[in-house]
Amino acid sequence: MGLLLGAPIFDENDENILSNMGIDLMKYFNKYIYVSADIEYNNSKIEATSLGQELLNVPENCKEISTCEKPELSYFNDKFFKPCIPVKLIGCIDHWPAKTKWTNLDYFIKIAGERTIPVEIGAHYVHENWTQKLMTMREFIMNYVCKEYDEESQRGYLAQHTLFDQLPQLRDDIIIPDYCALTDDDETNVEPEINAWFGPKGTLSPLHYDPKHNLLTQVIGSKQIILFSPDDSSYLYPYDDKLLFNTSQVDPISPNLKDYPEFGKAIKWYCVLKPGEMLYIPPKWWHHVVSLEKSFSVSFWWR
Ligand SMILES: O=C(O)CCC(=O)C(=O)O
Repeated sequence: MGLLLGAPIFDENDENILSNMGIDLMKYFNKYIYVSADIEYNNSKIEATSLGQELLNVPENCKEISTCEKPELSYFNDKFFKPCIPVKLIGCIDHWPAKTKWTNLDYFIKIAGERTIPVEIGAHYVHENWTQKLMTMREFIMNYVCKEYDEESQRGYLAQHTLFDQLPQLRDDIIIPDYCALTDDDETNVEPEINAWFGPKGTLSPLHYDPKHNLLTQVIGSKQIILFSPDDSSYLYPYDDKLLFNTSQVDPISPNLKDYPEFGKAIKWYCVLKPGEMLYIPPKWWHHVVSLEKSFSVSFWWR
């Protein structure tokens, strides 16, 4: 459980013994088990970049999110963070090792193929067939990320998982953006919560909002994102449910206006996030996210 959840257990030299054990086990697997069992997954060429990207239907009457190249901290603070306006930031992760290392999925199999991860299975988290399964990283990549799907209900998605606590080697491939140092007036800054979102083409996060600031960062592949301001919440029909109060019942790609007539009044914001780009999503801004190809995103949530 410690290996799965990434619980740090330190020895007297301040070494994280659980992570080191995970790293040693992977070395052992790579060196002995798979060589003798003749499973050649380490040599398979599974490219993660840009396979058949095609845009979904762009909803009508959308406003496009503006783009800003590597803004100064103070500019980002004044123009976007303080007034809570979403913006696409480009050129901010060119120095991340992940930008090159993660383009080949063999990399994940090599360093974490036998590690257990939680995978969401199903069209999306409010779909009736949705479930979660534990499986190894290798099984996930081979059977879910690299699969061509004909039925949307079987998609596998490593979603909202603190993978970087579990696998410190991957944590070294990313760098916390400076923008995460900005705080609302009454909050003290703490380290952001970092989540991994890894999956095939067609993963879908239904329209929902989160309470924190978010920099959703696209490392591999691209995603289509539709946003709505918190000012339009009354047109979005959230579920009347303790767990799903922050999720809308409306599908913004093809809304059912008979059941949700007020939805037509909400102003849609739209962007496609490509590799290397990040989207600032202010607290309580609604977002609906679809991957347009194999995709790996990292989100930074902070107050
Ligand atoms: O990328 C996704 O599928 C959803 C991301 C998201 O909802 C978030 O970062 O808060």
